[in-house]
Amino acid sequence: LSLVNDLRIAIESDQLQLFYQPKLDINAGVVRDLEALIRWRHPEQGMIPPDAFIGIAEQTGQIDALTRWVIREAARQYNAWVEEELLLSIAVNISAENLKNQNFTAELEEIWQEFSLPMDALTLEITESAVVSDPVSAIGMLCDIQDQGIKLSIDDYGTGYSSLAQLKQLPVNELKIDRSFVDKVYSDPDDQIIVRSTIRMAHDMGLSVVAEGIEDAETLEWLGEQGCDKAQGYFISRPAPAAEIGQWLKEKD
Ligand code: G
Ligand code: G
Ligand code: NA
Ligand code: MN
Repeated sequence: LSLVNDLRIAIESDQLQLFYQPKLDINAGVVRDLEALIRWRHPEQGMIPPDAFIGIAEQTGQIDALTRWVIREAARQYNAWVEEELLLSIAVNISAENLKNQNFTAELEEIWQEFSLPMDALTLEITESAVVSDPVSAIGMLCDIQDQGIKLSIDDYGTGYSSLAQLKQLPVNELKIDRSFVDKVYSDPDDQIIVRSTIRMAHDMGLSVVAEGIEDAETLEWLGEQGCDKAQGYFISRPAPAAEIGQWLKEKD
């Protein structure tokens, strides 16, 4: 219960932090995109992972404020990287609850443009389930977001309850194959079938494909052979604070 009040304070003070994880462009062998992942540096409990507080934020009406904080912080950091010529695009995770806020698109745009950043440098990652509860309204909102030039990505693809019919209607640019299909893909024939056909389907729909959870070279190589566009996972880099990731990007350059 005390986390609820603590979270209110955390959003207003400087206890939240974004870590960043690269998305490797497999063909080009370069990183142009990062995903921002929130962490909470709690004064007594130490580092709290998002799974332990995003749900609380959603249930206590704090998710809009939290997401605004995330977008603003990502914009500030992206702007700093642009000035260092580490030109990237940045992805942030949003919650299904954010799509219920009718002002969400306008707020997003306003925050992003405080820094005069191009809208297409921002990607929003949403899970399939974000769309299931009220598809008509959610799809309308996603269309508005895309009309602003913001990119949309389906996170944890394959684990939700959305239908292919729904996927077809979604105005998205990218599909991220959930890591549960990827982590054993090198040795599991069933996962190979799932991943291979998902890549093919996504490409046929004009979507870019990211595989999550790559932990070894064999998996990365196999995904490259299947035509997967991007890879994310500990083998490439763990999520890390901005300073560390900035350094890592410079060394890779
Ligand atoms: O970083 P980690 O793997 O612990 O993330 C766990 C989960 O928390 C993932 O599903 C991720 O999408 C989600 N998550 C991370 N950062 C954010 C955020 O800023 N907002 C929301 N809504 N979810 C996030
Ligand atoms: O739900 P979402 O895909 O946003 O979750 C991202 C989560 O996955 C983050 O918490 C991140 O720390 C974690 N993650 C990223 N790469 C790997 C990986 O290679 N292996 C495992 N086990 N987790 C990963
Ligand atoms: Na994500
Ligand atoms: Mn994911």
